[in-house]
Amino acid sequence: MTDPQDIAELLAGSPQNWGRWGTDDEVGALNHLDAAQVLRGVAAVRSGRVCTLQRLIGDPAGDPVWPGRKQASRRMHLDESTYEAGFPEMPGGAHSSDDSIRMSLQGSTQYDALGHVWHDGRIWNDRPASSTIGEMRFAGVDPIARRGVVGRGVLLDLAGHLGVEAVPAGTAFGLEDLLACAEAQGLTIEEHDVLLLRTNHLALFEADREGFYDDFCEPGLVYSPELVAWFAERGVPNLVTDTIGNEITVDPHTGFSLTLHNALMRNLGVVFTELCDFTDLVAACRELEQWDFLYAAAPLRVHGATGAPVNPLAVL
Ligand code: UVW
Repeated sequence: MTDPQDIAELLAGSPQNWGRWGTDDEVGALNHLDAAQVLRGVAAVRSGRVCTLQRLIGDPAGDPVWPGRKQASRRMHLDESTYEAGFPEMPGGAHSSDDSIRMSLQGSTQYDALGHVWHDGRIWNDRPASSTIGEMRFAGVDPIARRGVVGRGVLLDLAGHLGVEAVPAGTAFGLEDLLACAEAQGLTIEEHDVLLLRTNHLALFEADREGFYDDFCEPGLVYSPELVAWFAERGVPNLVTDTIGNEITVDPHTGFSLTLHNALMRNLGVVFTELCDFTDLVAACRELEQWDFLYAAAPLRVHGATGAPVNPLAVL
């Protein structure tokens, strides 16, 4: 790459799906997941084993969050101590508990809204970035939530392929790495597959919650025209990873951040799911020697939100 001036220059000529599903479309490449794709996902089920992919929200030991975002905090408003302090009982004497949670909607296992990241004043489908002011008035998370995401999922175990417990900070993956990993797993990535990438990088967060943020640079996919063209040609509807940002934090070639959020999410409408936990899924895939499955997820419906928590399921 020869010293591009900015992401706009880098993205010039990059494929774009704006208008492809109508000017009002807010779910982008999820449009590929029609009934036939659901049935293709169902056909991948062989044993009926179910794996959940969500991290625990509000883990007392700490949630991994992007620098600057706050940890989730949950608070009890009503418990037995409230009654001990004289809170009036319901007729008949039943007691109950109540609590609330404060969290970043980008802060745990979550779907990103298509309008979450933009460049040059335009978000997904060529809407103005001013649509994000105050609330997401276009391409928020709710259209994704209402629709749901169901299809054939495939897991690429990048950590396993590299022979490491956890992929180190700053490791860049290109198209050739994805294809080599798939080949080593005996997996054919098909058109419209939901693509799951496992780095297990957050094991390093579990090991050292403070040190993890030193020279913060998550590993992940790195922009290249070939990679973006492959996503476009394959019609990948949804990129699902176990990192906070779904792509390398800083592109080593350009020094830019969020390039793939722009090239894939903003331009192609590829929906991003971040911060998954693939512990159970990778164990099941290794044991069953099966890397494809039915993938099903629906983030919570939240009005005007940039993202929402989700507990995706893989059924093998
Ligand atoms: C940022 O918002 C920085 O990225 P993400 O999509 O990972 O939350």
